[in-house]
Amino acid sequence: MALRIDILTLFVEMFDGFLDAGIVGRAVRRGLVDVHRTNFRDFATDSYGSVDDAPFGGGPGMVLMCQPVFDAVEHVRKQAQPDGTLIMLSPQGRPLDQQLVGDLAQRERLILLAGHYEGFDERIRTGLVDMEISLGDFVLSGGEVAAMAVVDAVVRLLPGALGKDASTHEESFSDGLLEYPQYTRPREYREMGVPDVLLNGDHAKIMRWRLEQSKLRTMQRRPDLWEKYVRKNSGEEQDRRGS
Ligand code: 9D3
Repeated sequence: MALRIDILTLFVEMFDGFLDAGIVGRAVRRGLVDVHRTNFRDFATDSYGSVDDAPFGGGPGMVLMCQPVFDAVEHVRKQAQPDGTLIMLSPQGRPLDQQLVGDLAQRERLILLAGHYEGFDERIRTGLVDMEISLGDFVLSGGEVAAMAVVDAVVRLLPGALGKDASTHEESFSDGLLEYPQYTRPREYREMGVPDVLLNGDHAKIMRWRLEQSKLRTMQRRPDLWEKYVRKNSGEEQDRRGS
């Protein structure tokens, strides 16, 4: 069965191009993922279409009300089984990483709640939400871009979403390391050349060079990733040394 993703937002139109183009668009057309968008404005009960209100206790900004959010969630849950994992995109969430993406890609259904600038009434968190996810420590105007990041990262892990070559490459040695430098024609551009090793056709040597470059880059730019990589691969290094 295809993964079902429900996106609940005040800006459904922000997802138009995203869901049509590229790998995500192809996965949708292939039926690998079934994406539904719902505007919680459609669940407002007053004639103004109100979905937010001033915070109790005063202060700036507006707060997304419980009622339209609970009603929208209950509405989409009636459309299909199972209830799925309800995820709120929020700056206070767990920072997204590939491990979490892999976990989400195994689930049958995801319901993503994206707010726009305003906060959510805390009772949405406590009464509805299974998981809160952040993209990291910077300020977005809303959760929509974060929801797109989650959908994109999850969908490319679904079986059949990528070409065979790309999937194999992703699973291979680049796992946990940054990408090695890549070049294409011409061999010289504005007096900038291409490393000789890539032009000599010695495949084993090219593999060793790429792995070395990946390691160097990871050490220099992402010592945090390098630490993880070394820990994960310390057993293999020991095996190769014959200890
Ligand atoms: C200026 C308002 N901020 C006061 C501390 C709170 C705030 C509320 C809502 C800040 C940003 C947002 C909108 N952001 C998201 O909904 C969001 C987000 C983000 O801003 N950064 C990283 N990941 C995410 S996931 C959702």
